Amino acid sequence: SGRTEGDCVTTARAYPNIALVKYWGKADETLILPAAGSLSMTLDDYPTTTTVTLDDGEDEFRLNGEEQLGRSADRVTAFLELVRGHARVAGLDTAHYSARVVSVNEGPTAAGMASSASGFAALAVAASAAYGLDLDTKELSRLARRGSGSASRSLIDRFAVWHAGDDEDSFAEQIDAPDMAMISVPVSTGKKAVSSRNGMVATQETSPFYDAWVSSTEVTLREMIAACAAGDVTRIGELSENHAIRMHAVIAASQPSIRYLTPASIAVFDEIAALRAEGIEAYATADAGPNVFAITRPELAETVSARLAPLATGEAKILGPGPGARLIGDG
Ligand code: 2P0
Repeated sequence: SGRTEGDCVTTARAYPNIALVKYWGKADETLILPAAGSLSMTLDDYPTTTTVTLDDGEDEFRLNGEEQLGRSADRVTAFLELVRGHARVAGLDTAHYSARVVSVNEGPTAAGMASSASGFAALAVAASAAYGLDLDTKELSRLARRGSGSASRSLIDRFAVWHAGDDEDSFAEQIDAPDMAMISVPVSTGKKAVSSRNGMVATQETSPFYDAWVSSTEVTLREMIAACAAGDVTRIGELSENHAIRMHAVIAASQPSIRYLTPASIAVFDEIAALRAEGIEAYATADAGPNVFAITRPELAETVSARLAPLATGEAKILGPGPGARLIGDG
């Protein structure tokens, strides 16, 4: 092929994000367009680091040292096909090459720690660079969206709004928000029973509250954007906790019911409410899994963390706003 060792090897790093206004439901399954906008904080820990090397032959995907086969490999290949399509349109000869993708995930995978967000954000940045595409942050966010909706937000530093819309205008961009801390409270390391992708479809098709969820999310997003602009941590926290509970409610109303929170998760929500009752301001959120995140002011993070640590089965970590996905070195 005439390629030399070290050609087209790129490495990117991306961090998970935790939504304060949640994404749950699609307007378009293929393009991964959300039914409503969402808003998140990018974390400063649990990164995914991904190296893409162009090669001849079949695409390969290794995650945490293990060759992946089946659905997760198929999702990576489908994503690489999108990138190669861009390369073909741009007239780049790289479009003929396959890719070896090697990812290391420092957070627990598929347990509600947003590993698909950091994973596809890192892959979007690494693969587009490896194939020779020169995409700006908006284009990278649109591309990452096609891998996993929430990945669109992990392109963005600190706080992101992901816009609902059509293919052209559904991307994430930065929003100003006051400094906040999150505390991860892991209560389970198991793989979740229902993936986000399948859970969303079930909710859309069978939950009688789905339309109300979408319309109320639009209202909450406007309120959250205003609270962020005002630097109002109390309002941000109240809106976040309430929106998370609404998401778990619309999901639970699916038929058959889907429940991501366990009794251990609820105990963490209760302890966070008890902290608030004592005047220590903290709020709870949880994604499509049992692990809970506390949202608080940076100066309260140590206190809140110390109180929640006994309820955690792993390390309760204090997390701040982190960087958007980017290339690191040149491989
Ligand atoms: C969120 N979650 O806003 C919500 C809250 C989980 C609960 O985005 O189908 O893995 O790949 O677009 O991005 C998880 O959904 O789903 C998610 P796909 P994704 O963070």
